Amino acid sequence: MFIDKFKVDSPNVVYGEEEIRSVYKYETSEVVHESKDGSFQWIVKPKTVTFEFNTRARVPKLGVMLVGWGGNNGSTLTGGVIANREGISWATKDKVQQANYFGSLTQASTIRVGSYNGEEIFAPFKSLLPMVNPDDIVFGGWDISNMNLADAMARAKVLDIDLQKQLRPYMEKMVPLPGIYDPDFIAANQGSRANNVIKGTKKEQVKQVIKDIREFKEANKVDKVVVLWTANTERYSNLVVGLNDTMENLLASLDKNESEISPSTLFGIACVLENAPFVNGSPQNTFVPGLIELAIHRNSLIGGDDFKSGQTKMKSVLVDFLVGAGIKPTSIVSYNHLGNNDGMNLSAPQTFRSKEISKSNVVDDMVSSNSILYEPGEHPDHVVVIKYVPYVGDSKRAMDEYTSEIFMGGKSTIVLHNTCEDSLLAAPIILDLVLLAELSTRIQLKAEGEGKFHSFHPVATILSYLTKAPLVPPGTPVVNALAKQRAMLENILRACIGLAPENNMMLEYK
Ligand code: NAI
Ligand code: DG6
Repeated sequence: MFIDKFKVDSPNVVYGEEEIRSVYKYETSEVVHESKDGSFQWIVKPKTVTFEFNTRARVPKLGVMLVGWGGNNGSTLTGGVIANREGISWATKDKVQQANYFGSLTQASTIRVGSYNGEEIFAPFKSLLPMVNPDDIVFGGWDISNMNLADAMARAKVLDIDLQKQLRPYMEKMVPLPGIYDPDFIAANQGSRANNVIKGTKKEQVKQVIKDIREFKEANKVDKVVVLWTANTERYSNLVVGLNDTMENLLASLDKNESEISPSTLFGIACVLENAPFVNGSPQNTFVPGLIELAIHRNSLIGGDDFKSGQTKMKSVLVDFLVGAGIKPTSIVSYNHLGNNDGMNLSAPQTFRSKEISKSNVVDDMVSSNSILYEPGEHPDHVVVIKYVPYVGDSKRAMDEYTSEIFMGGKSTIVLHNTCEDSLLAAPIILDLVLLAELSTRIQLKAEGEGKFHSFHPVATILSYLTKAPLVPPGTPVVNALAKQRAMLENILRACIGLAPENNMMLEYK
């Protein structure tokens, strides 16, 4: 059964006008290596830590500024949100299609909240805590191409033509602000697009971005701005001691106009200095150590990297299933071809390399979790291929072959083929990222023994479900398995309303 909203009635939660306060007992365990009865043993010690959470209940008016606003993802998301807000429907060859948010965790997925007369009750994910309604978001952003969003939507060739016609009046007056163009960081084939660029030194470019955020906030009367990079994939920046290894060195390099600071890092610096949450949806190492240190120092949310939309999402389910079932994946070969501008940009070796890295690391935690299957240091062969085929446009083909060793030396090969518009997968993920980034800045917590409430660590691991290569604070384990990432997010939000994690034990029926 489905309910559209609910409240928790428990001594562990108080719903106030301004704040939702909760108390939550975090049950975990520690492993120690102890000498007992004359020999060393591994001992597991259960541990309970009481946490308090305070969530600001008032939802701000939210501005979302996309870097790469005029790209396929930017124009598809903007059009999609307008279509939902305006209740637009359009004729396809199959039926009259209504706008929807399919593919969005916050808008189109549910959580189990309990049982009623023996029946399982589900509620929308977004009903866990007060979240911004996508209808109320004001969109803006930057692009190195000055094309208005209606023309950009047509250039993208993603949305149905009858829908595009209806969206055009809403989008033709939306024109991206000039972006930061540095041909050294993206493919040479992008040069003809760059007719809308911020001039000046890198420091002046950062200042301009800060000015843009302030002016956008003022002009649209929004309370908060979240910035998200959905611009072209850049090559990796070189990590150089003295250049970008610390906050001081990065800021000094900015003063010196050092060439190795990428446009995405410049946007990151501007957002951190302005305390605007900044999420990177592409694979490059925007978050060089100096920028991470700056974000931690200024307690400004950063999150990334690289939207986890299709093939990698499936991989982080399938490999978790195989390894979790005691089956040993030994060869994973992932092939893609696509014909959109992203595919054209990725046809250059340096930008492809950034994508190859983020698509390849995604099985590491699952492999290292099972030493029955894998020797220390052993890893499946894992190959990622991306080819640019203009004719297929945004409709990406992803083909995967997983070969595993099974019982008694047997081999099992699974082959998957997916054809799908890439931007229709990415757009709802972008929406989730900005909504969850905003929400997480309204949550404060404190563990027993801690004097004061504080926000989550500025490196937002809570967003991991949505990214291929989750950015984590230095020294934190990376979790790639999709089900664990979703459980982490859902369970943290449940804790904020005093609900236990979903444990799936169903003891009441046993
Ligand atoms: P796109 O090429 O259509 O759009 C990127 C836009 O960024 C272009 O309009 C370009 O003019 C603009 N741009 C480039 N450099 C800029 C800069 N420095 N400042 C401002 N604007 C700039 O690409 P698409 O398909 O929208 O993808 C965007 C990014 O998202 C890519 O990096 C892609 O790899 C990444 N991504 C996409 C996924 C998907 O499923 N569509 C999934 C995972 C990541
Ligand atoms: C080539 O694969 C193009 C990419 O930008 C992707 O479409 C994107 O990274 C999505 O990747 P995945 O593995 O999440 O489907």
